[in-house]
Amino acid sequence: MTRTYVIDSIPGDGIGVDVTDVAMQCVDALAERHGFTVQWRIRDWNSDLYRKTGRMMPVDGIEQLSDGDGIYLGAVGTPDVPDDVTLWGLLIPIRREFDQYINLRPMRLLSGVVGAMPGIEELDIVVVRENVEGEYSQIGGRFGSGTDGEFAVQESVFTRKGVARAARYAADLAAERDGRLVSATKSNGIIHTMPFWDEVVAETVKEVPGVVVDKVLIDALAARLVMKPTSVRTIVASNLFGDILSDLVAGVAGSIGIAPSANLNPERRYPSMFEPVHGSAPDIAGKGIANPVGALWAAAMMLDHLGEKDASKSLTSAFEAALADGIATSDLKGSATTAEYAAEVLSRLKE
Ligand code: GGG
Repeated sequence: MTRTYVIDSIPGDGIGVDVTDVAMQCVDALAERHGFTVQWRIRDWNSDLYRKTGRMMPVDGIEQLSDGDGIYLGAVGTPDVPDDVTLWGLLIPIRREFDQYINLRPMRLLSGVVGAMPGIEELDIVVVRENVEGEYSQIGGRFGSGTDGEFAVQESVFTRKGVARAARYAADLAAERDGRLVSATKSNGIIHTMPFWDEVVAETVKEVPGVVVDKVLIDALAARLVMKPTSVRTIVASNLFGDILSDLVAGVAGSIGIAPSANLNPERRYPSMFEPVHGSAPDIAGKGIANPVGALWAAAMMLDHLGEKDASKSLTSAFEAALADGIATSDLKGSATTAEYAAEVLSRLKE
């Protein structure tokens, strides 16, 4: 019997539409070659819908996604809609409602990539970002509007369960890698949540034989990742810190355009979501020059998650081979358009 997967595709805004199109074409080509079927359910949930209805997704959007095998997202954000609306109206509810508490963001130095930090010969880092709590919180507000004493308060919420499960996932991953886990912290300045983070991470990692955790202040870690990226392999970080560090690591490796991410519900009780790390890039939207590598890498992670390991490897090999042959978009100092790069990847899938 043919293996069939129902995938909800949410292209979103800006370059999200261009890169999702490329990823879907490649997944379809792989499906044919590897004997499975993908039924895409295209969801036009984006800033246009918000302009028309005041919502980024329908009221029953989460319910509509709940019986699928996975979610594939492009990017969200557009200049005339506040960024917190696009994020809290679509991306964050999906992560939270489906308890996608791990945001896995791997990065490697891809051969052929021009634009990585000079002098770097090796880089292989996975950021495990806690994905459903922490600094991303709706608790707080603005007070004293119109007075000299106006102020804003933003609360962070870290739960023992939330920190422990992220730390456990990261420690298990570190055990498969080099046994060293770096925990990003700021417990010298952030005096309630970060010492709690440090304590729970340390206690959790103790339960995983062969793994040693090193807590590093986020500012020092940022410098280390730029100056000596080979010294770090696996990082566990809070929601905000993980978001920032993974962009930094992608920049060190050449471009944020190559960075993938998987929003995982590791227990598989709910669908997981796969997306490139980059945003909608309104400055280049519609120009046909967006880099689809991050989207393709995210699609490869989705195929791996679905159990289509060979198709996943084939996709990774194809986009890496195209880069190694010098075909790249302008963010990587190449001259290929999105469509030209996509055609090169597709031709390598069929080789
Ligand atoms: N690729 C999805 C996207 O649009 N990401 C932009 C963004 O700002 N994401 C914030 C986050 O991952 O928390």
